[in-house]
Amino acid sequence: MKVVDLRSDTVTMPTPAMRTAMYEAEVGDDVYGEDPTVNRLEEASAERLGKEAGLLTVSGTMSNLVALLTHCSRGDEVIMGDKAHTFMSEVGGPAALGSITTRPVPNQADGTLKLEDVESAIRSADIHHPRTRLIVIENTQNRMGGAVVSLKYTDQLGDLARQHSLNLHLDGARIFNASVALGVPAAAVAKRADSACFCLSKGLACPVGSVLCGSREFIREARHYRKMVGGGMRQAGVFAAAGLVALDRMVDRLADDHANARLLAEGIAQLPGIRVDLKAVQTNIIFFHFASPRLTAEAFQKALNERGIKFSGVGGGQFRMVTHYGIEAIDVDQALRAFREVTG
Ligand code: TLP
Repeated sequence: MKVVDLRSDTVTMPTPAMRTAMYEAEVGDDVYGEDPTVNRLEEASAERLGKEAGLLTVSGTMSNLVALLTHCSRGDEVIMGDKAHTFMSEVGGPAALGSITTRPVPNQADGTLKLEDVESAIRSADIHHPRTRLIVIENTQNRMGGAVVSLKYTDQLGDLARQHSLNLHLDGARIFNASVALGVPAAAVAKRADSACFCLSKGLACPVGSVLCGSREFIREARHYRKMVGGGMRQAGVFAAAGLVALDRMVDRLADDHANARLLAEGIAQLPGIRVDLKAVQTNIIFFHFASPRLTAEAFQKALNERGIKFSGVGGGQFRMVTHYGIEAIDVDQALRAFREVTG
């Protein structure tokens, strides 16, 4: 029985071309700036995102943390969505490690933050207040079902940030999913952001890594903070080589993941006990709800697991499935057969 692992696109395995490139990678000590493969990846990433410079980090969490440390000083406040990965799932790093406070505002179903909510969260110059320094936006927005945030909205948020002299950081862990879904280059998605990061180890299928991009000056400072949090790496070209393959060959195929997610979502939408908002399925992430008098949510997930179909539970009968490089249309069929068996 093949296991169809829909828990996350982080479960993807490196491609054969990546393994070859990793084996053959020319490397050096990256803390001295001497790893030619890392340097090439950082340059290529910056170019893709339309920024001056890039910085390889080990994870999306590290890129976001380093970005916040670079933008903010002790006691500063950052506005972000209440469903933002930075707020929900990064272990409180900005507070614990940077003395940075976070100001959550509600994420809307389309992944955006209401502009009026953002504006009213910006602190006035009052001696009692922390200083608002930064706004964080996520595109695609994971918790809102991989929602694609529009360029029009990003422009409006960028204008608002500029009016208030705030910086904008884009958590673009899945920026290439947004770019493919919108049919625009990633640089257009990142245009209004002062800094933006993307993950190599999600849909792009690399074994590890994320790249933070921004101005040359910002990245110079970020490099300092990456070292501070223990993220200075040595012969990291071994995995940067996979990143170069990913940028070259793994971006356009994300459209297949989106098509498979749609197939899967449409298939489960017809089954008893399952509720899924098909409009919300825009990229490779599907959130759905299961409730039945016959079967508890836990028993439902266990029964599918036993049939080789893995996905994540987020509580309250809510579940998440993510399509990726390891999932073909034939796996979607296998998953749907199992879902029918369990719910039928
Ligand atoms: N997301 C992971 C888990 O942490 C939940 C997943 O399976 O979706 N930003 C966004 C939008 C993310 O979705 C993630 C990871 C990160 C940042 C952090 O990346 P890593 O896991 O590389 O630290």
